[in-house]
This record gives sequence, C-alpha cells and structure tokens, in this order.
Amino acid sequence: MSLTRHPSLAHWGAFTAVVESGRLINCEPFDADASPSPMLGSIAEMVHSPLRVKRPSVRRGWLIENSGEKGDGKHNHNRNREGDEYVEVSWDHALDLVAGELTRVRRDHGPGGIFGGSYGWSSAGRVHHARSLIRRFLFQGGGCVDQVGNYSWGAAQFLLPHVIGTTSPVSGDVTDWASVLGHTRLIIAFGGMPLKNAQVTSGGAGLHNLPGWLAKAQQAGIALVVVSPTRADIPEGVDALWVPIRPNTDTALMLGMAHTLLSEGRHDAAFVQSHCAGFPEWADYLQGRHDGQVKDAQWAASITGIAPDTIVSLARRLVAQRSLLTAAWALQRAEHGEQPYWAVIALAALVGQIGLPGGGFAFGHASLNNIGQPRRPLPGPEVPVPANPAKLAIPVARITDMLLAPGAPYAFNGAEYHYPDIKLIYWAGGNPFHHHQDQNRLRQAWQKPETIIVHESWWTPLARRADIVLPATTSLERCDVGGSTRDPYVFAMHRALEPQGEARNDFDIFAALARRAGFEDTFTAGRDEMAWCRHVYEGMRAGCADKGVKLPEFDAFWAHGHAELPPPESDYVLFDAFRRDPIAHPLKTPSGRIELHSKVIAGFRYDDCPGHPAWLPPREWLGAKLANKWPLHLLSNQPKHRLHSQMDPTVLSREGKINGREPIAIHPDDAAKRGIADGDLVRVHNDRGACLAGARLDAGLLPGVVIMATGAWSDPDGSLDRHGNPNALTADIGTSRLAQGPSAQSALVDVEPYTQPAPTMRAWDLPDVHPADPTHI
Ligand SMILES: Nc1nc2c(c(=O)[nH]1)N[C@H]1C(S)=C(S)[C@@H](COP(=O)(O)OP(=O)(O)OC[C@H]3O[C@@H](n4cnc5c(=O)[nH]c(N)nc54)[C@H](O)[C@@H]3O)O[C@H]1N2
Ligand SMILES: Nc1nc2c(c(=O)[nH]1)N[C@H]1C(S)=C(S)[C@@H](COP(=O)(O)OP(=O)(O)OC[C@H]3O[C@@H](n4cnc5c(=O)[nH]c(N)nc54)[C@H](O)[C@@H]3O)O[C@H]1N2
Ligand SMILES: [Mo]
Repeated sequence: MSLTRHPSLAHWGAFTAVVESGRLINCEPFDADASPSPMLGSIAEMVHSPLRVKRPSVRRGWLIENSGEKGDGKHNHNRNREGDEYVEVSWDHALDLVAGELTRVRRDHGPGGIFGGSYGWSSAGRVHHARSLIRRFLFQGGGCVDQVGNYSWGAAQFLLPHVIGTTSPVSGDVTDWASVLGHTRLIIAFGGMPLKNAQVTSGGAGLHNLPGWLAKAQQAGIALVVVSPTRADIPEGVDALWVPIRPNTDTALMLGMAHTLLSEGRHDAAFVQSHCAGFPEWADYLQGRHDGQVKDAQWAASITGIAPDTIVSLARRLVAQRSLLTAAWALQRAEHGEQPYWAVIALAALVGQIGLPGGGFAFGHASLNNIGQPRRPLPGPEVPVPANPAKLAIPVARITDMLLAPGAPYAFNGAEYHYPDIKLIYWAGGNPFHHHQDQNRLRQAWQKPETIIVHESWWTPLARRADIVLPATTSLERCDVGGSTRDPYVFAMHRALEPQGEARNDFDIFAALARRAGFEDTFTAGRDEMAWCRHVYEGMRAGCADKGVKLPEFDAFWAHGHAELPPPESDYVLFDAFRRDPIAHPLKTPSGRIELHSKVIAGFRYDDCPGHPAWLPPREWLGAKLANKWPLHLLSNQPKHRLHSQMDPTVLSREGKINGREPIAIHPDDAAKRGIADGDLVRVHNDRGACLAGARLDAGLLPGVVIMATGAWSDPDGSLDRHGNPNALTADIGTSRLAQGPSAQSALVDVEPYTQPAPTMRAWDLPDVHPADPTHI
C-alpha cells in the first residue's frame, strides 16, 4: 500500500497526515513539539465518522412550509426544530433555497433580520476560517447582526481598555517565560495552571512548551501558589501550595491582600503616585470610608473561606520578592467577572512591580497554549473581513435575550441599544448548543426565527436544529495556511483527502451564494483556494519584512510545510516602557495611567460595575441565600480530551466518561451526604434544568464545589439532558452592564442519585435523513 504524507495543523497541534488508500490513518506530531496533544489521535476517527453530514439536507417541516405546495409560506409552522426528519437535496437546490431566503429576509426586514455573528472556533486554517468567511460574505452582501466580544474573556475585553488601555495582555501579550525564569521568585496563579488547557491555541500550535517552562521554574526554585477550588489546577509534576477558595470570590481575596499591604504600609506608594490614577477613591473603599466595611483579611476570610493568616502572609510574600500575579480566564467568566481582573491589576499596582522583569500581573498562563512563550510581535496569517455596513451587533452572549425580546433595550459599556428582530440565523464554525448558557432557554428562543442555516461537517446538536444543513469539508480536505501570533511558526496545510461525501469548502459555498447574489468577484477577490493561501501568507511575509524579519517565499514555504520565526532578541516585559517613563509612554487610558478608579466607568452609574474594583456578591455563590436551596457551586471548565464539543464522539473523549455520561467531580463528604458512590449515575439539577452525569469522588475539591467539563453533545429529553452538558444548568446572564460577558461559572445546583433505569443516550444518533424524494414534499 502506498502511503502519502501531508503537513497539516489543528488548534491542538501541527502534524503530518498519513493517508493510505484515501483514508487518514495517522497524525504524526510535528517534530519540534516536545509535548504533543493526545487529541491528534482523534482526528482520523472524526474525519471518517459516520456522523459526517453527507449531502445538503433540509428539515422536512421547513421544506413543507416553504415548498409552496402543502405549506402556506407564512412561516408559522412548528419551529421546535428537534427530532425532525431531513431530506437530502442537490447542492444547486440547497444553494437556491439559501440564496432565496437571504434575498427574502433582506428585502422584507433589512440586514437587522439576519443574524450572522456565528461565534465559534472554526478551523485552525485561516483561509478557510468559517467564522471569518461567513462574516465576509454577509457583510459584503449588505450586512447582518454580528456578535462582539467572546466567551473566552468577554468581561476582560470591555473592562481592560478602561483600566490599562488595551486587552492585549489577555490574549498573550504578557511578560514572557524567559523573563520569569530569570527574575521571578513567586507566582500566584488564581485559577491555577491546568496543563489540559494549554494543549490548544486558536489558529494552531507548533510547540507545547508550558510543561517545559514549569519544570524549569521548579528547578529555578520559583514558588508557585495555586488559588483554586480544585487541587487539579496544580499542573502535573509541579510542587505548589494549594489555597482552596470558594468560587467567584477571588476579588475579596485580592481586596483583603491589598488592604493588608496598605494598612501595613508595605505598598509601593511611589509607583502608585507616578503610574496610577484614582488611588484615593480605591483606598477609601478598601478602608471602608463610605460603606463602613473595612476590606481587611478577616473580612476576606469570611467570604473566601481562606484563613486570615494565609491572606496576610500571601500579601507580605508578594512584596518581599519579585512576584507575578496571574489569573485564569475562567475567573472573569462569571457574574461580575470584571472585578477579579480589575482587582488583580490594582493589587499588582500596590505591589509596584508592574513593568519590572518577571513582575506585575498577567492572565491566562494556562488558559491557552503558548501564553508567555517568547515570540517577536509579528503578524500571523489572516483572511480579511470588511466592516459590517449594517453596523449592527450584540454582545456575544446575549443571543437568547435577543431572540426572546426583539426591540427590548439593553445597556452595554456605557450606551443603550435595542435588540433586533431576527428572522434568519446563519451559522458556520461554532456550536451554540454547546457554548451557550441555559440551554433550555436557548431551545425556547431557537423556535423564533423563520429560517436557520448551518454549515457543519458533522450532525452536531446545532446541525440537528437547523433548517438547511450544508456539509462542510474538514481541514484535511482542503489547502490552507494556519498559525497563531503566540506561536513561532506558520504552517502550510496540504489537502490530504478528497472531500468526504458531497462536502464542500465553506469558501466555495459562499462563493456560489455570492455568485447568485451578483458579488462573487467581491467575495473571492478573483482568487481561488491556492491564490488565497499565497495571498494570506504573503500578507504575513510583508508584515514581517516591515519589522526586519525575512520569511521564505511562498513556494519554498509551501514545499517545506512550515516557516519558523526567529526568536526575540531580548526578554519581553509587559509595560516596561510605561514603567520607565509614563509621560513618554502613557497607557491608552483617559489618564494615561493604570486606572484604580475610572471616572468613565463611574460615570456609567452601573451598580453591577462601579468605578473601582469592588466585591459584589454574585446572585449564585456559596454565600448566597439561594445556596440553602441549591447548596453546590457548579464550575464548568474546559474538557481535557476534546476541544469544546469537537471530537466528543471519539474514543479518547468517551474513555473519560462514566458509563457514557460526562463525569461530575464531587467531594466525598458531599457525595456521602447524598448517598452517592464513585461511578454512580447522578442527576444534577437546579431551577433552570437538569442533566445526568457520572459521579467521580474527588477529595482534592473544596467541599461544596462540583465540576463538570463542557462539551458533551447535548441530548435533551424535556428539560433533562441525558448526556451531561453543564450548560443545561448555567445562568444566562451578563457579567455586568459594562461587558455583558457570559457568566457560565456562577451556577448553584444540587446532585442526587439517579435511581431510575439509565435512559438510552441519543447524542450520537444520526437524525432521520431521507434521500430526496419529490413525491414526499
Ligand atoms: N458552561 C460553559 N460554557 C462555555 C464555556 C465554559 O467555560 N463553561 N466556555 C466558553 C468558551 S471560552 C468558548 S470559546 C465556547 C466554545 O464554543 P464553540 O467554539 O462554539 O465550540 P466548538 O465545539 O469548538 O464548536 C465549533 C464548531 O465548528 C465546527 N467547525 C470546525 N471547523 C469547521 C469548518 O471548517 N467549517 C465549518 N462550517 N464548521 C467547522 C465544529 O465541527 C464545531 O461544531 O464555549 C463557551 N461555553
Ligand atoms: N483541552 C482543552 N483546552 C482548552 C479548551 C478546550 O475546550 N479543551 N478550550 C480553550 C478555550 S476556548 C479557552 S477560552 C480556555 C479557557 O481557559 P480557562 O478559562 O482558564 O479554563 P477553565 O478550564 O474554564 O478554568 C480553569 C480553572 O479555573 C478554575 N476556576 C473556575 N472558577 C474559579 C474561581 O472563581 N476562582 C478560582 N480561583 N478558580 C476558578 C477552575 O478550577 C478551572 O479548572 O481554554 C482553552 N483550552
Ligand atoms: Mo474560549
């Protein structure tokens, strides 16, 4: 048998695709990668999965309603969109239907009737990046309602510009590991550094270096403190002090530490004076001048569950040596998630080491691969997305609110807006039936639009709730260029397989639709796939050349399979120029300084996000009244064995389950109280819904906390999810009126043994798909 080998790339790593007789048989990790992700082993299974969407398919209920034969065309059919049959149609027919619907809705309702934000990770390849392509297509076609912000660091995204004038430190622009190894003595990691998350990076990873950096940090004697509700957030093989904390209370801890520094006169008054604005207002708050509550260690202890001595000692240790504070993105994916991020910056400001080698604050050291990896600030490969002429967008996580309440007002970052009235949803490259909170509420809202169009490679929970499903190729079935600005490589992705079934590239689907609407040349810019690969790479090459870095020409790059960027000349230290000279290098905030109090935010008069970092108890946390009814705090973290909902049906992901259900980690004491043994089938529930799960007893958890990973393909039966999707339980509320980010981590629940016979799981069943039969419709 002849084997062929093709360079390729996924969000979780670069690899060589090994193909035999038209089948992918292996994904060999990239040579330079010291710790490749085991998820590479899941790719072949998914590419050849029976769950692939084979042909364009239309939901029978929608087809009847819109056929003009039996339906009345009034779009008043049952839009439940669950469990319906699908009818396969030809590509031409499917494209005509999609083009017709886009034209109809644009004509009758304008761009505000079309929702095309299409949030989701899509593929690592940037030319075929589905979310970029759908927005390019819809924006060029007259615009649509877009989504702004993201689920990853949605609260930080709108807060940080007010506080430090940039969001870049959240997406990887942090003091690098070289600087940390050379200078830092203590790292306090809020949310820890779980290595499982550092497997992936959006755009793809050539290197997985976090395990190596952490081993070197240990050798260098750098102390690590992990503040987290679970010991599992200590990276494997690393000695660390575990400080268990009640979820969503890190802000109180940071305030208690800040108060300690202040009251003991240990804070860096000179740095605060020269580099910060609004210190007096924040100091008043810490000292309780207006609310009568001193935010001291004793106070913080009563909220966080951490002993006052520990809080005082952590604060003192911060100023006694070079220290780095880093906060996982999860902390801000919670109600009032703005506060811990503002507080960590403010605490670091009092410590006074911002801009010094190895010191200050950082974010997400293990939230994504290669955070802190030394790399030159050079551009990565990008496909251009023009501006949205409709100038319409909602905050990313407000989708259900929008669908349920067209025309309703909402506040966002200092302004007031109204939700549009959506008639058509178009999604490619994401899965809201994985990613959005309170799935039962979303399922209600999903019945509102007249038409829902989805491009997918698999019959995912989203595809199974669409009216028109267009089968998309995977990365292996097309040519592309991939890479991330956090990684020192750019990768050629060679087509390794023929398109499976009748799958087409998202790019070709949009080009065909643009042709029908008369703007094909604008969409393609006259380029085919290879011309786009060349164009995107050449764009990056030119950007690098401007900064004095020479990359090989496209043909050489393509033949070699990757190009490597030279390492930086010196260590990178966040805000070092600002520290040296805050007048010559001001921050892009109104004061040019770090804002410990923001006049702009105070001017918004939001009680859920005041003018300085503050402890604002969320509606759901262990100290809330509601905890009497729902006594366990549910955290839904990122899954170790898959990327969100991607690859959930594979052996690797299934091996992590308990009798086919997603595991829930629960403290042995909490389990014993409820008569739950390790491995039991349990029902996790609250007022919003319920899901089944397999109990995994874990003594390394703070009692009162339970943890389920996200990404189990949802499998609802009424309001019960039979598989274990934690978003059946999470709260669909904005972090605050400032950022309106998702609040996935603020959810109270209870758990009970499930005593009835285990129901059959349907998450990985195919829908009923019928070959086209005109007499049927
Ligand atoms: N409870 C809770 N919920 C969460 C989170 C949490 O911590 N807790 N985390 C949130 C976060 S941070 C995120 S980023 C989101 C992730 O949410 P998503 O990014 O929506 O999740 P994915 O499962 O990666 O969905 C990507 C989908 O795109 C499809 N896809 C991949 N490549 C292509 C392609 O080339 N073309 C097309 N057409 N489709 C493609 C995949 O098959 C998959 O179904 O989830 C959020 N949801
Ligand atoms: N394998 C894998 N890796 C991934 C992903 C994936 O799907 N699979 N998704 C990627 C994406 S899109 C993103 S945005 C990042 C997300 O990166 P993160 O948001 O950092 O990831 P999480 O796993 O949600 O949370 C990290 C840890 O924070 C802790 N934590 C949660 N709430 C609190 C709190 O209130 N206080 C404290 N101190 N700790 C808390 C939890 O114990 C959790 O294990 O991960 C990325 N990495
Ligand atoms: Mo994310």
